[in-house]
Amino acid sequence: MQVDANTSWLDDLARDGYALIKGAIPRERADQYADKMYSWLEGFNLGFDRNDLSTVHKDNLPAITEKGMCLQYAVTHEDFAWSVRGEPGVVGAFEKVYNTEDLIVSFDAVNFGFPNRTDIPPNKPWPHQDQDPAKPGFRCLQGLVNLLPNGPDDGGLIVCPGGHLLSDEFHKDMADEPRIPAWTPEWYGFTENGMKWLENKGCKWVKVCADPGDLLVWDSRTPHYNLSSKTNQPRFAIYTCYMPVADATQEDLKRKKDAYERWVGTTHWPNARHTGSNVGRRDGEADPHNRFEPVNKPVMDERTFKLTGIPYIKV
Ligand SMILES: O=C(O)CCC(=O)C(=O)O
Ligand SMILES: [Fe+2]
Repeated sequence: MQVDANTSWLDDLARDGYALIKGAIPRERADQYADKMYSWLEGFNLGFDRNDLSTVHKDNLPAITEKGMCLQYAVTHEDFAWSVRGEPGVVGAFEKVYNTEDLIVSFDAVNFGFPNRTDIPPNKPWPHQDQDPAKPGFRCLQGLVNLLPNGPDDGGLIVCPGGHLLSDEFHKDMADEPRIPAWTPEWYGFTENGMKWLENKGCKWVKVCADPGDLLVWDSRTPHYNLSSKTNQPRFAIYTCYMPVADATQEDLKRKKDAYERWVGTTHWPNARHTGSNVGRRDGEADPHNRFEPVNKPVMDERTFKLTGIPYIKV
C-alpha cells in the first residue's frame, strides 16, 4: 500500500484492483466536511446529537440503510458532497487514471455508518462487483472519500485484491451458477460458490483502513462490500465515481442533467443510467421530513460544474 503523495498508487490499482490515496483532501477540510455532515443530520431536528451516540436511532435520523447509505433527501447534492467531488486531489486522481480532464461524476449516495445499531437490520455480507459480467474489461473506477478515522474494526470497505484480473475467468466458470437477484445489470453478487472459487484461487479479503481525507478507489470488477463497525467509531464517507464524458452518450448526459435539476441521485455509474428519488421512507410511509432540494445548495466553480456533464450537451 502506498504511503506518500506520489503516484505509486497507480501500480497498486493495476495489481490489486484497488488503491488508497493518502491525503487527497487536506485534513482540515476533511474535518470540516465531516462537521457539515453531522450538522446536516442534526438539522432534521429529530433528536440526533453527534455528542451522544445513544441518540443514534431511526426515529431521530433520516432514512439510512443497514449499509450506512443515505440516498434521498437531496443529500447527494448538498454543498459538502459537491465540494468533495470538486476537490483537486480527488478529481485529479481520476484524471490520472483516465488520462483526461473531461470527466463526469456520479451523484452518488453518502455513507453515515453508525456503530451498534440494533434499530435497523444487521448489515450481512454482500460481496459484489458493480459491473455487468457481460461487459468485461476495465470500464469504471469507483471511489469514496473517507471522512472519519477508519481503523481495522471501524467498519468500511472490504475488498478482494486481484479479483479484477480473475474476473473473466470467474464469469466463464460461473456462467451456470444461479444469480443473486440484482436490480441493475451493472451489479453482480458473489454466491457462496463464487466466494469458494475466489478462495481456491488464493484470494484473501482485506479491510481498507484510512484517515480523514483519504480517497479509496477500486476497479468496478473488484469484489467488495462494506462492514459495520465493531467499535464505537462512526464511519462517514462520500462516494465519488468518475468516468470520461466520452463514454457517455448525449442521451445519458440529458438524463443526468434532468437528475441534477431535480436534485436526485444516480448509482455509482456516472452515466446516470439509473436515477434515484428523494422520497425517503419512515415506517413504510413517505417520510414527512423528506426534502426535495439541498439545505445548502452547491456553489460550483467552472471545473466542478463540468463534472455534472451539462456543459458537454450539444445544442
Ligand atoms: O461503502 C462501501 O465501502 C462500499 C459500498 C458499495 O460497495 C456499494 O455501494 O456498491
Ligand atoms: Fe459496490
